[in-house]
Amino acid sequence: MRNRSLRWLGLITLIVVSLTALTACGGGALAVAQPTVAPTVPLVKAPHQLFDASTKPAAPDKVKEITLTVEDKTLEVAPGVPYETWTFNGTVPGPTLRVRQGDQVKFTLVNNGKMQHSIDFHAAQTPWNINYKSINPGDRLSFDWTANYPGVFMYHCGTPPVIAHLANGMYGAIIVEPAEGLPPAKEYALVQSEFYTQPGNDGMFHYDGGKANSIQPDYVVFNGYANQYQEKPLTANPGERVRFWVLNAGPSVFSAFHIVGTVFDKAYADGNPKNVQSGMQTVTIPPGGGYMVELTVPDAGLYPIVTHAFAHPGKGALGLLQVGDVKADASMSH
Ligand SMILES: [Cu+2]
Repeated sequence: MRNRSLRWLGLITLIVVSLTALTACGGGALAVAQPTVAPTVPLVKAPHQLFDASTKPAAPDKVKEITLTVEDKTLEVAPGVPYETWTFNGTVPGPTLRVRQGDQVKFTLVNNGKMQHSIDFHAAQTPWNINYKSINPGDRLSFDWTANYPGVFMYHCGTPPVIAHLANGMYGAIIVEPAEGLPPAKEYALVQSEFYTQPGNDGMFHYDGGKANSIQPDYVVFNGYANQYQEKPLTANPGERVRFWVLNAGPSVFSAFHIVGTVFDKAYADGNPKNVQSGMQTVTIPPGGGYMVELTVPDAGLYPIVTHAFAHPGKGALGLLQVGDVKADASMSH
């Protein structure tokens, strides 16, 4: 009896050791690096909340009142990786905002963080030294701007060192719908970004400036969390027009946005209808830039959403578009 127990113990140990070795070796293309220091306390009270990639048309009002509140928050950026983020409205990325071309935006920034922060809207034309200035904790800043150009634009904190404020999560997308409107489609918004992490004594992960400045990300992700749409695919129906608003928040890695098994029927640099391209396989999105792509998928199946810079899907920049009624295979094996 005792020998049998020992044999079982040996087998279990072998399995655990093998799995640990596999994880340490990367565990294949889809594995995500695990924390190098075992946490000693429960780190994240709430489990990761899926970031909703769907986006709805802008409200009809010509004046949009928008408030973004800076909040420090511990969020998981990958399974078992709680990171001390600086956020707009408590999520990374911040909320996907949506207005129409010609709308007036009455904007307020509230700083509930522990240090200076600021706002920078790429869709706005407004003086940097006045409206993009850093404000102290507890302060507010308000200004108005008009959304003159349609597309998908970045908003972010621009307080120095900007790379740290971006790497800690202070960015989001604002979609400016063209005045003439858009044809109906199933719509999603994706924000690609990187995390550069180091474990702290508090069991949390923090910004690693050395990694960030040498562009060695631990994670490259869509909507703030590694592989979240692999677990919970985005969906569409065969023959349905699907529109992706894609923003690359960086701070430093270019995106080669691609959806395996599809061709982008139309692609628009920065999402402006005037910047039209046809039949695109992959679009290059610089940090601080965006793209809108439209596609129609004829056949039911699974279609991986990636950046084709293939160091990065293995670090979390991988999702799935599930078209029609198919069973998602999270292992992605064929
Ligand atoms: Cu900031």
